[in-house]
Order: sequence, then C-alpha cells, then structure tokens
Amino acid sequence: MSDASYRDAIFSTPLDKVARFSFDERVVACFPDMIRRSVPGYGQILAMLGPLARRHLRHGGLVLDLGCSLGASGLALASQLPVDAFCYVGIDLSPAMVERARHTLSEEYPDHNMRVEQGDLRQLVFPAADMIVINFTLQFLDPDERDQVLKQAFNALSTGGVLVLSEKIVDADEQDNAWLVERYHDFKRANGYSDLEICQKRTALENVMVPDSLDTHHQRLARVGFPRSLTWFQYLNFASMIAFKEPA
Ligand code: GEK
Repeated sequence: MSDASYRDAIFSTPLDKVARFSFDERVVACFPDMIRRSVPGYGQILAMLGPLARRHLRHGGLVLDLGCSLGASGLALASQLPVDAFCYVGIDLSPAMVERARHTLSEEYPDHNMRVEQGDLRQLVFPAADMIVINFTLQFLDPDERDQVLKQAFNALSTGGVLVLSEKIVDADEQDNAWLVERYHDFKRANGYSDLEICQKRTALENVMVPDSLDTHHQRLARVGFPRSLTWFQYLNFASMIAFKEPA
C-alpha cells in the first residue's frame, strides 16, 4: 500500500444500502484525513500526550495504546520525547491498520522503541504499563465488555500510572445533547463534509459505535478501581479523561 493519505470520500456518493462501518483497507487509506476532519480536538489531545507522559511516566516506562489505528499516539510521543524516555506498544484489531502503522513508525522514528501488534483488546493479556491510552476505541466495544477491558487496564498499570481515555460522548440531557450533535454536524460541514456524507456515515456507525455519557465513564472508572478521574478536555460531544492509579 502507498504511504499517501487520501481524502476521505467514502460516503460522498449516494449508497443504496449503507454498510456497517469497518476498519478495512479503504478506511485505512484515508484514515488520517478522516479522523482529523471528524473528531473535534483530536490534534489537541495528541499534542498533550507528551506533557502527560513527562508528568506521569517514569523514565523508559511503557505506554500501551489500545486501538492504536495508525499509531498516532506513538508518533505524537516520539515527536516530543527523546528516544530513551519511553517504550510504546500499540494494539489494534485491524490487520490493515497494523501493517500501515508498523511501516509509518519505523520510517518516521526508526530509533524509538515502538512496536505495533495485531490483537483484540477484549482478549489481550495486558503487559505492565505506566501509561495506557485508549483514544476513541472503547466506544466501539459492546457496552457490556467495557468494564472488563478497563479493569484489565487498571490491573496492568503501575502505581502512579495513568489511563488517558478519549471518547465521543452523549449528554444525558436530551436538549443539550441535540444541540451538541447539531454543532458537531456544523463542525463536519466546516471541514468539508456534505450533508449526504454526514448522514450516511451516521447510518454506518449506528450500533457499531455506542457512546456513553461522561457520568457513565467516571462511574465505570471508579467501579474498576481508579480512585480518581477527571475530564481534562472537551470539545462539543468529544472528551478526554484521565484516571489515576494512586498509592492506596
Ligand atoms: C488514534 N486511537 O488515531 N480490539 C482492538 N482494536 C479495536 C477493537 C478491538 N476489539 N475494536 C476496534 N478497534 C486511534 C483512533 S479508531 C477511532 C482509534 C475511530 C480499533 C479499530 O480497528 C480502529 O483502528 C480503532 O479501534 C478505533 O488515536 O475511528 O473513530
């Protein structure tokens, strides 16, 4: 596959039947463009990973990136931290994502200790880590499977370690939620998506991506063992949280 990142035009023509969204070769080819134009705050969240690692990672500690796609978190960390500051392991279910992520990381940062493995984070035995990043991936798991994955993340973290969890969210208040969704569609239009693309993508993601409210997230984080968590970033209906595994 070529290294070029194409413009996302997957839903630009009318489709008789909109298929369920999947992370296949077509999506991989335009993924950097798609996520940048579809996720408010994506770049800002990535840009904060360096400062968060500087604050919470011990020297040379492991950053585990679950649902890493093309390894954007690894690239962001490598652009900000020296070679010996951290190790990075990315995990993703999609073989097409993994293949391309491996290629990009080794091309762009050959001297950093970063690798990507194909795997299902619902079945993974998590390695011990100092920082775990789950950016926009928990939302793709069945809601019943989310506790178990976060419990594993909690168990895998060293004391003093942190989980960074970024997600699309729903607002519990129906009126506020509707307003946020409308402004999100404005955000997508401003980034060049047509009404047809917005509508067809929405259909494709129905039942594939099921967002929770911020309250549900923080309650889940507490339930699996994190004594403290907070929302450090929100842009419309997209948010990033940090959960701390502190000494008892
Ligand atoms: C980024 N974090 O660029 N196990 C492992 N991976 C999975 C699973 C699973 N069970 N289910 C879905 N995925 C990235 C962006 S994208 C978000 C994450 C989006 C993977 C899936 O293959 C895809 O690569 C990723 O989760 C979600 O910072 O596309 O909105």
